[in-house]
Amino acid sequence: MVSFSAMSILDTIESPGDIKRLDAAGLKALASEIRAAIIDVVGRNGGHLASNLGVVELTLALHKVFESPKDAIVWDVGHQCYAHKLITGRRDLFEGIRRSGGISGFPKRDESPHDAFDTGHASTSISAALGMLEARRVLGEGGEVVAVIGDGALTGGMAFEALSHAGHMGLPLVVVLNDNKMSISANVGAISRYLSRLSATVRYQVIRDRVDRVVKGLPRVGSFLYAWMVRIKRAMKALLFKENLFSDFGFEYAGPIDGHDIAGMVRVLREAKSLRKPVVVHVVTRKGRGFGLAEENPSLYHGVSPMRCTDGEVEPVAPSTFTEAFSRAMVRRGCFDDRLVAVTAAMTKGLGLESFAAACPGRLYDVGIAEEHAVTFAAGLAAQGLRPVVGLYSTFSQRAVDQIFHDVALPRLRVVLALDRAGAVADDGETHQGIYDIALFRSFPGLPILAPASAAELGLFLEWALDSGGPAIVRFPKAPCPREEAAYSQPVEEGRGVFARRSGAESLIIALGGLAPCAVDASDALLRESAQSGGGSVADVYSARFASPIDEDFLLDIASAYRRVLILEEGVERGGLGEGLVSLISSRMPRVEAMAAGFPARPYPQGSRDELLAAAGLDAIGIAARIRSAERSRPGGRIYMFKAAGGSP
Ligand SMILES: Cc1ncc(C[n+]2csc(CCOP(=O)(O)OP(=O)(O)O)c2C)c(N)n1
Repeated sequence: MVSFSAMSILDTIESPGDIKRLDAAGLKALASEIRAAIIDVVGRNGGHLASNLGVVELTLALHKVFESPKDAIVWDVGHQCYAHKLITGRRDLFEGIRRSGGISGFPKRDESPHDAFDTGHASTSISAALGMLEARRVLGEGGEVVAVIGDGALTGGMAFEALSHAGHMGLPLVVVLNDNKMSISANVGAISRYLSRLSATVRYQVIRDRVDRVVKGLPRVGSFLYAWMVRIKRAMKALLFKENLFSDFGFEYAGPIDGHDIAGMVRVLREAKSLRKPVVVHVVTRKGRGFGLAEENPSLYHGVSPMRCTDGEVEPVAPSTFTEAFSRAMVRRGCFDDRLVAVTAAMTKGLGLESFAAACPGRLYDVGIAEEHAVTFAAGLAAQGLRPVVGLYSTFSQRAVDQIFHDVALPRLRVVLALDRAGAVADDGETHQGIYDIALFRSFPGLPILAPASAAELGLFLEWALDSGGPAIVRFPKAPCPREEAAYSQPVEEGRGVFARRSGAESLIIALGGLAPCAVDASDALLRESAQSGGGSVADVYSARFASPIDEDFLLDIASAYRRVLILEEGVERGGLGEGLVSLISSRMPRVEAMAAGFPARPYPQGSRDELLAAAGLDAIGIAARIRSAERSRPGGRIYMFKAAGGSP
């Protein structure tokens, strides 16, 4: 491990202007210091290791050629911005990256003027950069705009919509394509194959540059011979690659070039900048560069939890998570149901679907970072009789809202959407919180939304969803599976939940999914407290199971036995289950106090899931406090609670 105090050059870099004075040797030394800092801090905080190690030289070359913040660098996804942060005045804050209260692991305009555009979701950089460039033109402001996009992010349809528009507009947009042949897993699809064909020539390119220099240097015949060679090379290239995809879009194309050769990249980027046309600079990098384990297994080291620093091993994940329960349930079902197939948008590993791929060969489709396509592709599979399960992170399902509405829910096709990371998401901050899916999809007709409270329930819900005869969403958080309760194994009845605690208390907690175990803990704690003090608040717990639909009469019947009902969900309050149930109960049963708690509508920065839940008063302590204060403050009245208990995490 390298400590910051041992560093020399990095310590002197206050802003990108400082790297402009460094010579080749200085830049090389700086690159290795940056790498050491990234390995050191990601080792402790977790983060996107391999992607960041791959772009160190590229970052230095970009900052050598362009004048940030006057020139804007837009990082696609933004998970590879660590070197950029280190050299744009955030060296001292880097230790706290991704930690609660620390700097973000993604670009944030609020954090620094060098972060030109907020990112987190893939494939947005070319659109954003083009918009910025056009605004500068309209407003008569100068400055270059560069989009840096990976070959993985280039599989997203939006990148192509932007390329098409940019080629048409003809503005001097520089698109740097960082090609490492990897998305999180190995990149997929025709675009990836196409880039491999282009980049197969990188070695040829190096040799060619050397030959060019020799030929140009020949006395008398040199320039004539060189012009002749250029013509031959063009003809060869046209023959080998027919047409260049990017030139067909209206871009000049430069590359492929070695993305670890700073001087070479500086040369090409300067040329690209001077062209005053849309240009793609195709850079070939090695993901995980400089850290053997990550180079060998870039997928494992794409995003890591804190590591044991001595040997760089990734810490084992908690023994049983909802993701693992999903993974097991898919394999179980897949082994006897030949119609079951899985679809993922570049998140095979994150959803634990490698085991399904191994157990059921040929039945996992990784479509690239293309959530919209994934959903409609699955709808097509379902229309012909297969039983697709589309595994997405909740936050990325936002990309496919209309596909879920138009291609799945309306035609009632048997597509199951498994939404992982649904709820508070640790460490990645605002862009990755999975708290909007309930509010987004609850109003869609004929689309049940189920949220399991345990591993057993997840298995049960997946089976129910696959056999329900229509579409369904099963959403679950990134969390260890809580203790099983007998109630969680009860058969599923559409729109109805189950009691996890029932003792005839005056208060009822209706909790959805991962919050049911928190409510059970709160209820048990209140019971213990009241047993000790000979009085006080107690509460029963009803695990709602469904965010939609709700068997309203059944629920009202249950609520009628209580004086107050608190509804909890790991999602935004506005448009959520709680808001719906508060309005139902208070209109039909005004005698019962109805309260709802979830996440108030505001962005949530990074923190652990526990911290985020605690700050919103959704952990066991917060829930118990809500019950106590509701009983104390308004014993008879009706109240609506839409306020977080605490501040930001
Ligand atoms: C819309 C969307 N879907 C999925 C992801 C998850 N994700 C983060 S990085 C990544 C791979 C990106 O690959 P690439 O652009 O090639 O960058 P690399 O990590 O290889 O440098 C994916 C799929 C995302 N950020 N956004």
